[in-house]
Amino acid sequence: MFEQLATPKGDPILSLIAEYRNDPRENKIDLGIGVYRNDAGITPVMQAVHDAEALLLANQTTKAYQGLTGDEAFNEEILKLVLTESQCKRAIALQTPGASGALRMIADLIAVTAPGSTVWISDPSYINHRPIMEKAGLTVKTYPYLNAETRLVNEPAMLATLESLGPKDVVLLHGCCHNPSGADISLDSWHRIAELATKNGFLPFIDIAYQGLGDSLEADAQGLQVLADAVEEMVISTSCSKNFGLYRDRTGAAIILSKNKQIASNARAKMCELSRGSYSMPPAHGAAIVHAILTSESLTKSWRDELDAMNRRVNGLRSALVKAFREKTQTERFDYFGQHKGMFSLTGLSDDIIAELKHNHGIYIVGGGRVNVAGLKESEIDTLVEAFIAAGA
Ligand code: PLP
Ligand code: TYF
Repeated sequence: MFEQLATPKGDPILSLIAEYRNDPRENKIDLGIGVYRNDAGITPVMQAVHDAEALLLANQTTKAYQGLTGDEAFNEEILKLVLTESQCKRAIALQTPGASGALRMIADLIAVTAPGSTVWISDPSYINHRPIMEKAGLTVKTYPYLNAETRLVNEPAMLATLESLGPKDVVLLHGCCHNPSGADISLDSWHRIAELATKNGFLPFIDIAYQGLGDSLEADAQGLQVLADAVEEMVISTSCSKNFGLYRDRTGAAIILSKNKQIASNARAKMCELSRGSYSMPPAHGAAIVHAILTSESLTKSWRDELDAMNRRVNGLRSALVKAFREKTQTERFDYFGQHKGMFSLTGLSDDIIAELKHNHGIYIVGGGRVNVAGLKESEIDTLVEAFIAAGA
């Protein structure tokens, strides 16, 4: 039966990892997939995660099933990380396999609750947003997002499109650290989006995969909290992949905020019914780690300190890039590296320049020109800047 299958196109970001691995050059630089790396080029297991795992190993008594909602103690904690105390009272979380699982469960929930809905994603957006939404049966359209000149958000254009939307529309926004652009929505625009959602009735859907990797855990959730205060209903996908470094443990949550807890719980129960039709229950390990960290004062402190240090490293690289580009070009045209948040910056480099950077300089960048700033070592800044200019950036 399977011989009729054409070879599927791979995920271009994941394919780049293999290409990089097979490159024998010693001074190659991987700015592809969005994982944090330290200055030694390693994605470390965070100390608090190590410590929580040791506790789990010592104290875990069973690996029996937990049930469809996953780890309820994790669900409580993750809710408090994302929302304000009063918002938590009318919201509920469902543990999912990463934010990817949450994106899909929420999409499935929307598809069964409001068939015919259109999900509006930013242009550009996370590479998997469109396929996840489409596979759930939703129509996907895009709203303008990036100003190609400034490399920052084109807020008037974005807001003008959102202005025209209504109750059959769902607006997918990145909570912080926009992937792939690094360009984030200003707090003023979050307020404006809140007004539009209230007036026109579209459903805000926030994907927050990098909380704590922009400005801080609190500041990065501010925009979505402004929105949550204003609207009656909202959905959120959140990830522990980056801020806890739990990538392969597939840890995340789908959050439903509604008029009251009962309505939110009922929507969550519907998602559980839907998850029975696919993965059934989420994996326990990552959620148990997150719960152990968030309920221990000392582990929380260790985790926050390390997260802040990761943040400082990326922001330090950003400042160093701006300085080096200014010196090299005597212009400010790369200043956007300093204005972007999180790990990514979308450079808008042409396919030709991206290919040249790979072939002539061993520098790996995702198509479209997304650079994972966290993939850089401090000692590589000058090499990168020289290579960019030599390739015609
Ligand atoms: N949403 C965005 C914006 C992302 O960048 C990612 C990538 O990691 C995800 C969701 C998926 O995250 P997870 O690894 O938790 O499934
Ligand atoms: O955008 C990224 O690089 C991350 C990681 O299919 C990722 O979000 C990339 C591709 C993919 C899953 C995760």
